[in-house]
Amino acid sequence: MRRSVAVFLLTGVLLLGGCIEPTGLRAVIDSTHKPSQGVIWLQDYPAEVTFDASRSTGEIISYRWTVLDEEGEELASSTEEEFTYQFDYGRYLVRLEVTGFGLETDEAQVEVVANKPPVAVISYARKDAMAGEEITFRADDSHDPDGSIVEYLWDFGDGSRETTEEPEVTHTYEEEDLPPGESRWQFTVTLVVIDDLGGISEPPYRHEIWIYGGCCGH
Ligand SMILES: [Ca+2]
Repeated sequence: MRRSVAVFLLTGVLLLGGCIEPTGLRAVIDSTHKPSQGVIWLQDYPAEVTFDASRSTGEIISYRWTVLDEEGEELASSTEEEFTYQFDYGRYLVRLEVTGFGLETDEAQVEVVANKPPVAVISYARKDAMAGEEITFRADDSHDPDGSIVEYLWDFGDGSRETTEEPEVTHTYEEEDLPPGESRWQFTVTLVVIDDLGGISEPPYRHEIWIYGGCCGH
């Protein structure tokens, strides 16, 4: 007790003096695979990832790692500072709980997604069309090696975008989409597909289409 008071007083003095930052209990996860916006993406799996809690701060008396599947079911756990787990296809949550000297706790987590990205292909599209004409684009040859495609994101290059669940979309370029003074113009249509684990096709598939003005007066 006396020690806690002493630490408290000393910390208070140092903090007031602006000498040190507060060093509260904080769980910190480092890993052999770097996360991007809180998610570790594994395109090649099964893959082993090692997690390390050594940069956690505070007076830590215990660590607890857990790996949860998408349904929240616990798949593995460990009480070591470092923890390795082999991931197969799927979406997981890795949690670290650290417990401090006064039995207070802090938590950190990182999502792991083992998933091959889908591939976008515009398999049917016109090379040219008239302004005002309804044009069909198809993306049936798009595929996902280990799951299924759930969304098709179309960008028609004229400022309009559409998201479909089916691999087909129609679009009409209007006369006014053509730059002033031009009787024809080339637009780039791009397609990105998203799979059932949130994987994104990279790079987007591109298709060029010429649009011809109706006639005269444009
Ligand atoms: Ca996939």
